[in-house]
Amino acid sequence: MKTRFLHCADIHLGYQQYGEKERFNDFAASFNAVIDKATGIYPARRGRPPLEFDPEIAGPVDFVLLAGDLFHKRAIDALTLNQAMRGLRRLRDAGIPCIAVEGNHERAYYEETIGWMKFLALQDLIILLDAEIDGDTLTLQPWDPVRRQGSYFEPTPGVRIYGLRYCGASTGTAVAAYAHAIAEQQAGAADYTIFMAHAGVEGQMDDKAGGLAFRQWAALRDQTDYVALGHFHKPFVLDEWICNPGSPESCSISESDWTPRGYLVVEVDTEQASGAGRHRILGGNTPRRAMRHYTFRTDHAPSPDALMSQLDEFLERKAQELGRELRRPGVTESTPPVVELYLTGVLPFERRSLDLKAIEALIAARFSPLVGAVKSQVQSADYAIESDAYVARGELERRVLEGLFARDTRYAGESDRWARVAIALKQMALAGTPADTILDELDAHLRQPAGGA
Ligand SMILES: [Mn+2]
Repeated sequence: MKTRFLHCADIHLGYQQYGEKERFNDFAASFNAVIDKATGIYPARRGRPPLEFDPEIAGPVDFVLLAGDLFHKRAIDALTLNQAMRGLRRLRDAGIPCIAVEGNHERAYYEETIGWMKFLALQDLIILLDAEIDGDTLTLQPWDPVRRQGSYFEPTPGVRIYGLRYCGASTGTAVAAYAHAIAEQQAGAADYTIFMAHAGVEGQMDDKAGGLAFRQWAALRDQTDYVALGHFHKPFVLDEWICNPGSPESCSISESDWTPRGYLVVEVDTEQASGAGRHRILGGNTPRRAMRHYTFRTDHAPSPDALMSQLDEFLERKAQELGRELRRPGVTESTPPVVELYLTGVLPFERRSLDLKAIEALIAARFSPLVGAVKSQVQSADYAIESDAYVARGELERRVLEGLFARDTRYAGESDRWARVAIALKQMALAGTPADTILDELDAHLRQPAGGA
């Protein structure tokens, strides 16, 4: 048996990021690109020529897996529903079934009878899978085309797909019960078995909790050929078995670093010897908005004017780099870009002389961006005397940290400096700074020779 399918997740239709209508449209554009890849049809849009991306990965496919979070929120508006229905209708018209599970962003309220994913199932636009869990017992039912519900579905003879909605804290128990229930069903019910869920794998994203450990997923090892996940927006393929395509568009700027991502195309050939050789997993990269985040240290600017001219030089260089990147053949990032600038380090002058509006104007002049934002995480040289309330709490925190560092021989000599570094890193994290930027900052401090400012 040979088949080919496309696996996507975390589309997040309806997200008006930065309050920008263009970003709302970007999420739909990425979804449409995924549909283009699944159907193998590339229509021209808004007067643009058709864009065939990832030419080495060919469509059309036999079916599509949508592993949760089609929508960004459960209360969607009519435009968002329209985007979803238009895309899904293209699949249906092409005879390509779309099999889905519910993600955390689109789960129906408890008091609601149906959510929007169930609505799409009732419209025959998706096959929405889930299992009935009652305590420790999990009941598996085949897809019922009349009631539009069920736990498993066979899109093509020999292929069986099991689905589980987002279960949050009880994912571990649910997956264990599910694995048991699949094993109870007659062995060899299908040539090729897929398990789809909206859940992560521990360790794949440092700052995201809630994934199951690999050993918990291992309960499914003997019963499945492919585990199709969504939820973590970072792509990963483990053991050629547990697969996560990543978000087609970036729900936060730190996601923009994760390329390629957005969808996977899997070519199955069960005539091949058992094991990993039975399928080939190809990683795709959806067209999306160019987004970049830059970090600039303010330590070496003796005055506000000097800072502005250093920044302008820095931004000019980065804008030229970005221009070169975007002109490279095969690049499908769209413009104008989203640019975020993170200011870090110690500010050698008064904080109120730091003119963030003027810095935003520099970004606008150099990048002509869709969105240009400055995030200041600088420490004033005299940061501890900003306000009375802050002194008390901040000073207390500093003393506690200094005491902790003083106990460690590696840091004792400069416990005061490390206490300040720890506070700065904490504030960066609280401000939502991307993990990489925080690591860069820590790295800069680690490189600083002992006794430095
Ligand atoms: Mn998501």
